[in-house]
Amino acid sequence: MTDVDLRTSILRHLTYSLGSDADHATQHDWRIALSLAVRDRLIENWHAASRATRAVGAKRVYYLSMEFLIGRLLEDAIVNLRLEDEAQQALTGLGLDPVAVIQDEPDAALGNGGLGRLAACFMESLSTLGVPAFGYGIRYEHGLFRQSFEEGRQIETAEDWLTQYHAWEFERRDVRFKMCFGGEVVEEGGKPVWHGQEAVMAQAYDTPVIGWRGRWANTLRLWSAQPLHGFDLDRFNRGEYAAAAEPEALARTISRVLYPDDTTEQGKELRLKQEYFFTAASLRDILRRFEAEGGALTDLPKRAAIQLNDTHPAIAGPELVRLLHDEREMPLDQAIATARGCLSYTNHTLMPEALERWSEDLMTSLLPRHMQLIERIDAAHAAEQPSRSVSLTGDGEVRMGELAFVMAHKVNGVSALHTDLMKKTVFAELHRLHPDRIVNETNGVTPRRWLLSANPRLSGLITRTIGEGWVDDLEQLERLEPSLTDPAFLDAYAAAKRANKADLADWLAAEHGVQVDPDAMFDVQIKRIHEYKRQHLNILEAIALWRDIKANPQGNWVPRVKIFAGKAAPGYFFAKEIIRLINDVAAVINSDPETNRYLKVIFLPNYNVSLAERLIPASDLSEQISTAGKEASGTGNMKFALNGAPTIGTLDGANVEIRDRVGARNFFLFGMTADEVEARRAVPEHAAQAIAADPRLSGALMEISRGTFSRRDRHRYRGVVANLSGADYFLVCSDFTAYWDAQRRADAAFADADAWRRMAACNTARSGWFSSDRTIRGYMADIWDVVAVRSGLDE
Ligand code: 26Q
Repeated sequence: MTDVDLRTSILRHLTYSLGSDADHATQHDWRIALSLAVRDRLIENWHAASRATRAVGAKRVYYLSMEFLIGRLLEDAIVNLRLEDEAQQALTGLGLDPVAVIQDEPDAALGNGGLGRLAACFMESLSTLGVPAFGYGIRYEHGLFRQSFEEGRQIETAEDWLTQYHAWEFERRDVRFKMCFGGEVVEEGGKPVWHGQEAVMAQAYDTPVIGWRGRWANTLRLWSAQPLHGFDLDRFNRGEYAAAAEPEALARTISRVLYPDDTTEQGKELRLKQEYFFTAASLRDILRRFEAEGGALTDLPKRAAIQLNDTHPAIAGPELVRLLHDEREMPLDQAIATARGCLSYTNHTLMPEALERWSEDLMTSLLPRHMQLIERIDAAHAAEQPSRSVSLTGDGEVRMGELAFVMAHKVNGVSALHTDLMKKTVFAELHRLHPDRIVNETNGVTPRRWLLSANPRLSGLITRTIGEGWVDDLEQLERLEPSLTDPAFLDAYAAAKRANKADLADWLAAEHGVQVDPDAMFDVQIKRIHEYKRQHLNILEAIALWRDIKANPQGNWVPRVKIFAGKAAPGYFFAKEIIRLINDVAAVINSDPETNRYLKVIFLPNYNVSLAERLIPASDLSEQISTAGKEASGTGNMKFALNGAPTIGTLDGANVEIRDRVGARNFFLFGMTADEVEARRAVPEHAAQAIAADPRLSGALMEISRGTFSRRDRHRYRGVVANLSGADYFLVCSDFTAYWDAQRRADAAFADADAWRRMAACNTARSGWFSSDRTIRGYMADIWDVVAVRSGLDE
């Protein structure tokens, strides 16, 4: 099917795959026909990649993640296969609007935020680099909920991406494993044998992940839970209609829905089942492949590098030991060593409440053999440490971070600061015992999606200036450096940004009915709503600014549009209050004729990957304002810098490294450092002190308290104000004055259009290091010990 031009292929698929015809086809039909036509062009290289891997007996990377936030796939495939022009022509020739067809695809939102999006960027980079790899996860029927607002409050509705035909996946009827839960462990022939009580089938679905130029493709293998036996005909025949369908519904529950919390929701049995289900199915698949290719089991670490994306798949340690020791008779010590040789673990958070712990009782009832093995692993590890100060269990709970650490040969943090803090805080004792185990791998983002495809105006300018080598060698952006003093280049750079902003302004008017001035500063904070990310610091600043403008409406104000987007976990009450407050503040400020030339506040609903792709290229200022020490890395921060939006931010996560690279003059730094944060918390009444010292802060809080943003419900935000002026754990008040000052420095810089565009362009030219290709090379060398089978750079 690849011997014909794209137009012919689209029409053939429309006719023969969809059974439709050009006269009756809907946008959906055309989009599927295009997807299938594009898909045909990558299958052969996908197969060639696995043949090449088998031919040389290459070591493979296995990336185990509960989340893959892949977003739309069609445009990614078109861009990576370099089919933009052909697709554009074919669609226009068929009387279709290419943008509308591309945007008809639903976002695959199989993740919450940063961790899931990182997994998606890593999969793309692994393919671009030609590294044999599988991503393993869950094929959720419902991804992250859809968000809308009712009177400013977040409303969640089910997301149902899979109700549409999914053109990118292949069901593998021959790849299915029976997974067990519960039951008991009994001695048989002197060995412990686990007899599970409940069983479900893990069914594999494969999606190809295509690298740059389509030279290599890997597989994202997602597991769907299905009943072992279909429908119970006996029960049905006895008239028990609902009961006959029950086992099926129960089994499918496991892959029904993504948990919408991006910190741990403690103790939910179904969550633990999901974790075991996909981890154990993946390990079964990995061992099956290894055994089919032949070799001694102790050589498994030479053929398989298994990366655990946070502790969610940490049961992989005991499960792999069980498969090797119980099921394949490898001595326990050797089984532990072999498993450790394969496994490595990425930590994404230091926050104590976010570290996964499972009750021993739940673990014993669901996974009785694993609980025994965890105790054996703990004992073996304790025997190595004279002080016996680290234990995998305690207070009736299993500590998944410690378990993952002990079962991994390498443990990594996701930014330099975060890795350093890991060594000093959560894993201090384990780090002392295993000083070579913790390494840093600063996150990155794929430049194909986040620059080339999301920002065609800027990527076109870059390619015209330095050629297109930057696309898979992002540090070549340095070659823009000489152009940073070239007025013609800076004009073109500013024109690209201006055009992106005008597009966004049009879209905001058309889709959300808000008018904004494309020449205003677009100040953007888009991420999950969390107290530590401090969206409330941002909205407090907006209130204070609004009050200042009202006090002096003739002042020389720099026009701003503050844009927010992000979802709150459905059970996170305070985060939902922040959303409502921002919406309420927006309603008041946007309708104030005295100020709305200068200040607008917009909270866009249903933030997802596609909305990020729309907003980031049109942003002027990137808000990265977490309490220092709390944001492990951030990856949005990198996307903004790359697209020429300077950061206003704290010294947290990868902000530190971004500032080091783009230069202190091109970054609006403010706030306490991680050390100062710890010290400040010890100051009694720190919030009250900060409020007393800054009339703008006290004024803004007073404005909230007096009900200005509360509609008819005067005390609506009493809780928010009490939190901020009381405990204020995230030090919003203590950082407010510094934040205000940094914002005014940003105003002054923006008012100087020449200086600003140089600053923006500097951010692009110096962000090349933040490519996920660089990150993956780091994992390859420091953790996985794998090499590319076919380098993405040759041809
Ligand atoms: C765990 C157990 C039960 C329910 C939910 C969870 C859960 C789910 C998702 C816990 C955490 C997450 C997601 C965490 C996350 O996205 N962390 C972010 O990871 C990024 C990639 O490394 C970093 O850039 C961010 O700083 C970090 O917050």
